[in-house]
Amino acid sequence: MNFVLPGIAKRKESFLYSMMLKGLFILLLFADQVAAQSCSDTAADDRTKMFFKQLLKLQERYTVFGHQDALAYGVGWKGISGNSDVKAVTGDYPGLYGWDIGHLEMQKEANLDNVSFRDMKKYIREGFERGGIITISWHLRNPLTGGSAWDTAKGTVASVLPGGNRHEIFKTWLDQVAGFMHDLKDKYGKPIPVLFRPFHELTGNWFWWCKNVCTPDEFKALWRFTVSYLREQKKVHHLLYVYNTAGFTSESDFMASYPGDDMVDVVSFDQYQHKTGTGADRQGFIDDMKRKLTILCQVASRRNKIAALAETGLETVPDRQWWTAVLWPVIKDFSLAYVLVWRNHGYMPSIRRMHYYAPYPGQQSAQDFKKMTKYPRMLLEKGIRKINVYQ
Ligand code: BMA
Repeated sequence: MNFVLPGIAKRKESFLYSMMLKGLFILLLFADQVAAQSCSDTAADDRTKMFFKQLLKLQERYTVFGHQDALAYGVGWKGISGNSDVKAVTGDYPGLYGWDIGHLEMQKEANLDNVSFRDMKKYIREGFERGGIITISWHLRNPLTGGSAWDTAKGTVASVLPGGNRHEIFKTWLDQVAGFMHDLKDKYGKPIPVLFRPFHELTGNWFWWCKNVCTPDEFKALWRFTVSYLREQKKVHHLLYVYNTAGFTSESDFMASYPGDDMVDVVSFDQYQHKTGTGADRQGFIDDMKRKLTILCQVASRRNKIAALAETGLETVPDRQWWTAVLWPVIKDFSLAYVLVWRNHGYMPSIRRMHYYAPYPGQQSAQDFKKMTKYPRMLLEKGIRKINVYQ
């Protein structure tokens, strides 16, 4: 009889063992799910981790409207405290504020569009304290030639990577960025979470990090070095990273230079309407945007990332119904956390024309803009404050 028992015991044992394995497997799967729904920086501070989760949730129901340089100037004004063209039209501030730190790397006092960094920090704090979201881009100069961000000299990316002859200089640039980010603190001295969008529009052909002048591997190495340096050497842990392309033809085109889920929180692209007519011009833009947004949102949902239209617009908005008849139809069916329009510079002597993307009072699309911002899905600052994406 004895000889049967060990057999049964063994079977039982192996049954228990396989159940345990199964349990472990399910646990691991679950842990993986949980991990995937967290921000990419495992050492991010609690508020930044929460910010990521809230935006991930928010995009299912809302899209935040953003404006570049909103508080610094607008069409016909500059440096008026509390002013904003979006507010002048709608009565509310944009829910998202875009800023650019180009020229910070040169230790200049003001950025490439003449917004002083000291003012920028003040505006960022103001917007944040009201419940707004902050995103920062970086039109950094060419570290190899000394030219602008638009100097597409070949070999620039390779020169800043470890082993390249501009690597040490590039590190000092990142030190400047880290210093700026560390200065962004709320009234209690806690870091303000920021959506950081370096090396943007990588699928274009106009910046030194664009795909026509560096390989996908070089781009990934640039990204990975930058993020690791900011995290590990400079202890910057309040950033969400925004991967951003210009146009693309397919998912593989969009993802060709993707540096990895551990270094990206938001997937996004920039796309402007260039043809100003209505009719076929409108429809062409709408169809193209929908095709791209379908790809973007599939990527985001598969990877548990936030999706955004990081820059868009129609310069001077000559189409009176651009907001409700173009932008809205484009975005309304997608889970997009935010959409941002570029800066309201006003008249630009260098290009001999007006350069702005949000309406101002009296501008021909102002009423239509107001209408769009009242749609329940669209959030300006009061809406985002109610939700509180930081808690
Ligand atoms: C471009 C234009 C430029 C500006 C640059 C960086 O699209 O608005 O005038 O210098 O962005 O903000």
